[in-house]
Amino acid sequence: MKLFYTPNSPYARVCRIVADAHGLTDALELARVPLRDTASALIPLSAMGRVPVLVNGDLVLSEARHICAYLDEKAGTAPSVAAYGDWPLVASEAAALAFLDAVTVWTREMRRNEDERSPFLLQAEEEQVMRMIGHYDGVLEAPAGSPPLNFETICIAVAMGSLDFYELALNWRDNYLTLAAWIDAYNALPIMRDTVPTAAAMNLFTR
Ligand SMILES: N[C@@H](CCC(=O)N[C@@H](CS)C(=O)NCC(=O)O)C(=O)O
Repeated sequence: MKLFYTPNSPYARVCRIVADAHGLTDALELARVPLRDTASALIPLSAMGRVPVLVNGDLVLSEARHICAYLDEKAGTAPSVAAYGDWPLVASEAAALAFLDAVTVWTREMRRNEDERSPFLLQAEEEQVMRMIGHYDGVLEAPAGSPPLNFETICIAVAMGSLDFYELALNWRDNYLTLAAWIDAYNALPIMRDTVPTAAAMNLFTR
């Protein structure tokens, strides 16, 4: 199996964390690709050219959630993705993915030249993100032992990692102590440290 990715893509990071949790790291070849580059090796496989994309034989799978469900099936152990039917879990997973989407839109907009940024978009995303931070501070509890890794928790942890990396929602830790303790438990995991976004891997326009 091959995962097309960029080191700083939060969606690819979610997939890499799920692969690690399933012990599938060795089975997953990582192929780093440029974004918004017509010469990318990914484009002949997936016309959108977005990452992550998982390729296994004839199967070309995009969307982080579907890739994680596929990795779940390959691992055959406790799934990371909620099963349709477990609607409360499906709902909280969808909220976590929407949170990651909002963080990603915000960080993407902030990487544009200052005079090109949309104040409307920045305000809308900041409001959504801050509401979700307040929500998670109210409903999450710092894990007593090893933090539970599933699609929902990983999306939240990766979203918070993006905020910290791009220095958005600065000082959120001052007001949201429960969420801060929760995220500290995740950030201490080796796979979280190994996949953290870096300035070296940063591409101003394409992530
Ligand atoms: N809904 C997709 C989002 C994937 C996505 O937005 N990927 C970004 C990188 S984080 C991308 O490839 N962007 C390239 C582009 O927009 O041209 C998922 O869940 O995987």
